[in-house]
Amino acid sequence: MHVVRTLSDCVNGWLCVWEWPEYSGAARSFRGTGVYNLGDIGWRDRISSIWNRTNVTVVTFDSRTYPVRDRVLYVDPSEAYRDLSHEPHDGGGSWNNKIDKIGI
Ligand SMILES: [Ca+2]
Repeated sequence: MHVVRTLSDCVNGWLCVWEWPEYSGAARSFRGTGVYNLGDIGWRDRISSIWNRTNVTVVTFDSRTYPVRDRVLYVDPSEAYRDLSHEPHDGGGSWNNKIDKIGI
């Protein structure tokens, strides 16, 4: 895991997430193909901003209980969401503090 504290620490090739809007607060970053279960690192329902510096479209998931399908938010290469509270969620409300898994 690459240590990210501010926006400028998010280097090319990584997917970076922050616990607060405006790329602030605690942060984590991910790279490499896989599905990352945020509960494993204590980050479920915690992400408020995100920046995709990989070269692939990243899928974020809000896990739902069957038969309700998981909600997904796509983050294209170079795309960033500075405040997920501005992103509408299919289930109502916003994407703030909703992401449970990340697929790269
Ligand atoms: Ca969730």
